[in-house]
Amino acid sequence: MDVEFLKSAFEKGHYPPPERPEIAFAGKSNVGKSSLINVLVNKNKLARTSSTPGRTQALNFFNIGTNLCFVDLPGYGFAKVPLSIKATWGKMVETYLKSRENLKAVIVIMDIRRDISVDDINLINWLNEYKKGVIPVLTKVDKLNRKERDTRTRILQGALENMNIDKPILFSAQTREGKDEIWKRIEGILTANERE
Ligand SMILES: Nc1nc2c(ncn2[C@@H]2O[C@H](COP(=O)(O)OP(=O)(O)OP(=O)(O)O)[C@@H](O)[C@H]2O)c(=O)[nH]1
Ligand SMILES: [Mg+2]
Repeated sequence: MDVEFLKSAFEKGHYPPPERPEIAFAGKSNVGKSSLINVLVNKNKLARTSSTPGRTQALNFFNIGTNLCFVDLPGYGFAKVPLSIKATWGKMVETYLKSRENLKAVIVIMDIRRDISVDDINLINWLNEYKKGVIPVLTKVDKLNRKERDTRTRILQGALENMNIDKPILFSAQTREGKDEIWKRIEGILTANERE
């Protein structure tokens, strides 16, 4: 599968033409959005990653194969970003999520070690309202032992239970666990979309 970085955009006028079904990746700053994209496409350095939160600042568009586009979104909840930039960020991401007609689903990525944040909940509710598919992912599972992982999964599944979304997929960018399952969900959404 060929993958290529297409472009970065800060505003609507700069998005690529909405020719392909699109899947976006959202979540708290530094949660591992860019790393997850790289694992899905088997390319270490397609999406830029960093241990410093706030690495991804624009909307980054990638062509995946011949009929799919991925969008790496900047993360939310990065405390060090000034309020004025937070406002711009919110507007930029909200405009994208609201207006992008070819956006089929958003992979909402959460750290298995952290509690679900208000930002996560707002995003999921909002995606539901706009009838966009939600694929919830709990990432960095390699950082926990089996027992901790089971406990955290139970707690987070409980917290997400009433949100009207599918069960979260457990993922690790380090071990690549969960990769096939995420692809399966993406393909399910694309197939349903073709039948429409
Ligand atoms: N152990 C472990 N580390 C991870 C995993 N996923 C991401 N990381 C690390 O977490 C840090 C942030 O990863 P990124 O992929 O850059 O995160 P991001 O969500 O794109 O960050 P921003 O673009 O800054 O919002 C990097 O140091 C990654 O190596 C994972 O599954 N396991
Ligand atoms: Mg990133």
